[in-house]
Amino acid sequence: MQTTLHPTPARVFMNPTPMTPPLRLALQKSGRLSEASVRLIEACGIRFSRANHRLRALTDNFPLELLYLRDDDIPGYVADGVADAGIVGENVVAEKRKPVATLERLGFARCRLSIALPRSDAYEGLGDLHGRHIATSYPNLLSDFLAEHDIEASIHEISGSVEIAPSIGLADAVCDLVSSGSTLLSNGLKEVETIFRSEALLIAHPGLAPDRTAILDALRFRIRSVLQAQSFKYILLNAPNDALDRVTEILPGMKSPTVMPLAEEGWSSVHSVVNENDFWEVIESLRAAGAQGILVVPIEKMIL
Ligand code: PRT
Ligand code: ZN
Repeated sequence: MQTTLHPTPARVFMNPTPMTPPLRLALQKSGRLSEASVRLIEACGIRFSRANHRLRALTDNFPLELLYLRDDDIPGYVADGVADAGIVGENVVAEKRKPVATLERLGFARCRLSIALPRSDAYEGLGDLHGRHIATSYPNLLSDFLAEHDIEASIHEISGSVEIAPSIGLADAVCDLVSSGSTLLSNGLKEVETIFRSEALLIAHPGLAPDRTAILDALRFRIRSVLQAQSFKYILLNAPNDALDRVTEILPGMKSPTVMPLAEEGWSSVHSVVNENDFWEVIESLRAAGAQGILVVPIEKMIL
């Protein structure tokens, strides 16, 4: 990794005033959010030493200080102003109910909070949750769900290893985070209701001072450029000129596709961007329209 202390001027963020302290951004110290959070900040062109991955790290070329915390503490620290902003799961933000502003949805650490029962228990609907003892680390989200659906069940709050609660007789249902579902499966449980869907969020202290907001806005601009780029691909193809109308209709691009003549008479090269979500349909339509030699490449940043 580069450890340049004097970054090239073109990459230096212009601090609103030289006296403005860096923006304090809280990241999870170690866990499922950590690596993706650090990679996002790096993808924003912000350099810092990963070796200093203890409690805090200053960045080289952007006025940012990273604070490494437990994810559960991040909404509270951001609400109290100890950190100006943070990256944390939506599940934690919703559970902790701290007054923080959600600024960006970051698209990683996707999971769901679900109620699960022992596999052998019959389940036909919400009525089968009445009278259950449900173990969870998310009592607030669970009690909201139970109240909303008029379910009388008791909540047993535990801080970890929720999935083993039924097998040790602590509860007869669980409400826990699920991503692949394999943890539930291997503990003899089946998912019966999803009560919340989550992904990582960028949150901030509400009412930040203008100098901090300026830094945060610059960071958000970079984050959005990185996220946009991740959801698009750059596409290059060759098409016979008589297919160009159809090809450009399929590929609207950011404004409109770039079309350039090829050395071979009657053919053109078309360049554009394609949304990841429509990718395969677009490719099939392009092939059907006569496109050939289709190349697809990742985009590093995308400024709209
Ligand atoms: O130490 P610290 O308190 O910071 O971390 P933590 O242990 O509380 O959290 P961590 O690192 O496990 O998760 C951080 C965040 O990642 C969560 O708050 C969610 O926003 C997100 N996330 C995404 C998940 C999962 N997917 C996930 N699968 N968090 C936890 N899990 C666990 C789940 O609790 C269960 O034990 O993974 C297991 C289920 O996974 P599958 O794939 O078997 O279904
Ligand atoms: Zn935690």
